[in-house]
Amino acid sequence: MAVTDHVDLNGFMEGVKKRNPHQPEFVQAVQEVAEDIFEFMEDKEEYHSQQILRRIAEPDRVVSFRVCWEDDAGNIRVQRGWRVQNNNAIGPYKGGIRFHPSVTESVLKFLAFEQTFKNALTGLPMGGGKGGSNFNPKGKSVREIMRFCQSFMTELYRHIGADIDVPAGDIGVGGREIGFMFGQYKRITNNFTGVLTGKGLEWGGSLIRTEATGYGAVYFLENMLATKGENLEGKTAVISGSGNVATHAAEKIVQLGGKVLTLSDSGGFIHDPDGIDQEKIDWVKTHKTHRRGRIEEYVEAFPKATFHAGKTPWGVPCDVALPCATQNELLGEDAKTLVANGCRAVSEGANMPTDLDGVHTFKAAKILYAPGKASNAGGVAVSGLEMSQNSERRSWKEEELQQMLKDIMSGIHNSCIRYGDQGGGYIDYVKGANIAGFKKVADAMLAFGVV
Ligand code: NDP
Ligand code: 2IT
Repeated sequence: MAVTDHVDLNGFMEGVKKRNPHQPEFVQAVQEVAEDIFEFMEDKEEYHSQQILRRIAEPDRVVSFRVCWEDDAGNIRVQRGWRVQNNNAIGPYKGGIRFHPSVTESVLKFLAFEQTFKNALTGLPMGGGKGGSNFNPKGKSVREIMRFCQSFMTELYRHIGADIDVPAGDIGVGGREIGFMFGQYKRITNNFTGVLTGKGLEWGGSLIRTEATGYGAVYFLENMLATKGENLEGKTAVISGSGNVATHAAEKIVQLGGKVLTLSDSGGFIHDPDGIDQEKIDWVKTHKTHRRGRIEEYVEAFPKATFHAGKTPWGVPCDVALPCATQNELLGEDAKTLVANGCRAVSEGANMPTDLDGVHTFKAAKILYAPGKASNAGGVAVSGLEMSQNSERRSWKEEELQQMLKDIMSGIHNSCIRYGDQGGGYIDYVKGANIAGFKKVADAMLAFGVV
């Protein structure tokens, strides 16, 4: 047997930090996974000798490119675009595109790394990738957004393909932007193919893709509560964000008998003690998505609510919490507050919304805590089903898709139990998700040899 010098967790992380200077989000995501994987690998010589984690934490490639576009006033604007293709051991690269001024190479590398494990957990054949730009869609006209999307795709098209890399939406990229990008892809390549997911229903999209991430996060929450003999009936929920994931998570909580107390955006959060019912959720969807408004205007429409400028909602006492806005929006102190206020379950709709301190706090308190790579996988899962429908050139029925989404979320929950059950009624979902996702990708990589 080959004798290998193993580095320990600290040594491994030192190397990751050295190789990725000024990339704190990427280092954070790797650390969260490595903490669990090092323990799991302890007696698995092959994973060590084949340097599997080191290889997964080095993207297959990072493509960076210039995106030029002309604004309505005739000014030439220059943005940076990226596609990070992290790992395609189990299927074509797959993952969303984010347009937000906070986008950096570090943010997209963390997202592509997380996506690799998440996609493996769905059980569908998808590798991990992510892309985006520091373009800020806020305050831009529809024609400016169209020109930007076209310019972005004019470079991206050469790196993607239905069997190569299949992007979708994320922050700042919804159905409209996917439409503009798909239109440009088709125009350049003359190829009508399932190269993007989240498409419109008339041109190859799948039913329930829009709702899938938020609904899936709530199905996962229900699965977790069921392990304690509980459900959402009568429970209070605190949700952050007011975009695609947040509004659909809120909708499913209301459908299952829960009461949603908060929503937020980058300006602050609104607290509605009467509960945010379906009518109010519809108002938020129209106001935020179609009119691109601010959440603070909610209190004008529903005067019993209050707006808290520049704050996150974690101080509002609740039974369950769903961070659905962005990374590092729930810090160690917030986690302590939630636990002290009696919060029993946290299901992440966003990617890495909880910082490492917060993760450690939830783990130490042994509450039901699902990391995004498990609980928000419903979106990419239905994207995978959209790819299957495109390959078949058919569209499946809504009931079939609803059932498949529920089954996939239960399957992920079972995988988390399999590798995360700590005994005494405590399931470490972070550990379970990390190990189950890692194992699938790692075993595929072993089969391929050193490539
Ligand atoms: P949207 O663009 O629809 O909504 C994003 C929401 O988050 C908005 O309310 C936005 O507020 C808020 N937000 C964004 N950035 C910040 C910030 N820096 N600080 C505070 N609030 C912020 O995006 P999605 O709902 O699609 O995505 C939300 C999260 O869910 C992301 O982490 C994404 O990666 C993750 N996710 C999305 C999936 C999908 O299918 N769409 C799938 C899985 C995960 P404002 O309007 O002020 O910008
Ligand atoms: O973070 C995510 O999983 C997404 N933004 C969805 C990715 C996808 O390909 O549907």
